[in-house]
Amino acid sequence: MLNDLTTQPPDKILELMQMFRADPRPVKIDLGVGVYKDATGHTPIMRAIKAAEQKWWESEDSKSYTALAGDAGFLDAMVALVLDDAVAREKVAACATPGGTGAVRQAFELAQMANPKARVFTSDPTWPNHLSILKHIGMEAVPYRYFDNDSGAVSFDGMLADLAAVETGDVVLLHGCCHNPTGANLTLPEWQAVIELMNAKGAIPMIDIAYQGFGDGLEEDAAGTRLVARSCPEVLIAASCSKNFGIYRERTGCTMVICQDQAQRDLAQANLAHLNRQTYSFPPDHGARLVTLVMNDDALRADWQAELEEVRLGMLALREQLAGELQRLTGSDRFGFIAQHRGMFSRLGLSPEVVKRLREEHAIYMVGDSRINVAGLNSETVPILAKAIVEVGG
Ligand code: PLP
Ligand code: TYF
Repeated sequence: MLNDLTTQPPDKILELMQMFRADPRPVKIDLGVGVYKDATGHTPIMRAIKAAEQKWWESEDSKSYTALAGDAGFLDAMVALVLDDAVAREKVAACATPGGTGAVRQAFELAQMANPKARVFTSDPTWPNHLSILKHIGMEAVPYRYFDNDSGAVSFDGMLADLAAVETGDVVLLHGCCHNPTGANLTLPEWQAVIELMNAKGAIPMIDIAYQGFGDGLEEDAAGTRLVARSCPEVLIAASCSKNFGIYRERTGCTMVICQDQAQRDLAQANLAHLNRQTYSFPPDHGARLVTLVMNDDALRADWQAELEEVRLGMLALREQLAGELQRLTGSDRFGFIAQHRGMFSRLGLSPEVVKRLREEHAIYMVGDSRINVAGLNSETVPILAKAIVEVGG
């Protein structure tokens, strides 16, 4: 039987992570996988998470099962964090999932259960796992233009033109903020135009929000998602706590479904619980519990927000420095978009050949499409990267 298995394509980002680890050169720069790193290259546990962990260790008195949809307190905290008061809580169905990936998977599957013919319109480019999950579950992905490689900006006219092909019941997948892999984001008027198009066509928005707090701020980064929540009758949302709470390996995420009324919410809620049951029964709880403790304790929450803000501003400063350095070395504004982009990532628009040379000749690792993780830099490596890009003729 097992001989009938076929080989599967590797995850290119994780493959790059292995290559970096195996590189014996003493000086090397990892701009690959999307994990936050401080100036020393360390991925820290956030102060508030450590404190919540201690508190939870002292107070936890059972490890019995939670509920199929996860802990209700966590779901309330996530709905509040992502949606604030954009919609009434009674209209939101939600379930805890293993990471944002689990949330994406459950949201896709819910759409497929509701409409087996639903296609999912995905930005070109998008996070590769969106496409591989859709393929795995047999949903058709339809790419829409999103990024202009030359200017580093959103190709908004192209996006709207391609989205005009959506039909009633299709899903339009949007990144809530900090677009992965490009770093280029929609303005609020652009969100509004996409909303009008989706509503006119009867398409269902799905928002993947994995970097809330990494772009312009916690509230600012949720503004597009909240506008959609207020404006569209049915919305799917996949949220991740991996990055903004720094709890990657705890696998903490949440699928939310905005419904038209309470009866529809109950139906969606039962289907989310059903989906969790078919996939893994109960979702992981430890990370979810830490998030809930942080969100519900004024002091821990304030400290978490302060640390998240330090992280965000640190990445912004690196963006400014890199854009400035490249401007100085090239005498042009060609790379000015790096300072305009938001979040961990920027797609630099370099050719695969240049990306390969940077890796082989300079031990600088970035994803093959020239996506860099800005947090992989520090103030000393920014000039090294800029010089290397110019040297290899990027
Ligand atoms: N969605 C996007 C766009 C991502 O970049 C990520 C990766 O970090 C995720 C979802 C889910 O991440 P995780 O499953 O680690 O929470
Ligand atoms: O895009 C990234 O780098 C992050 C982390 O299979 C990641 O989203 C990468 C690959 C993967 C899961 C997470």
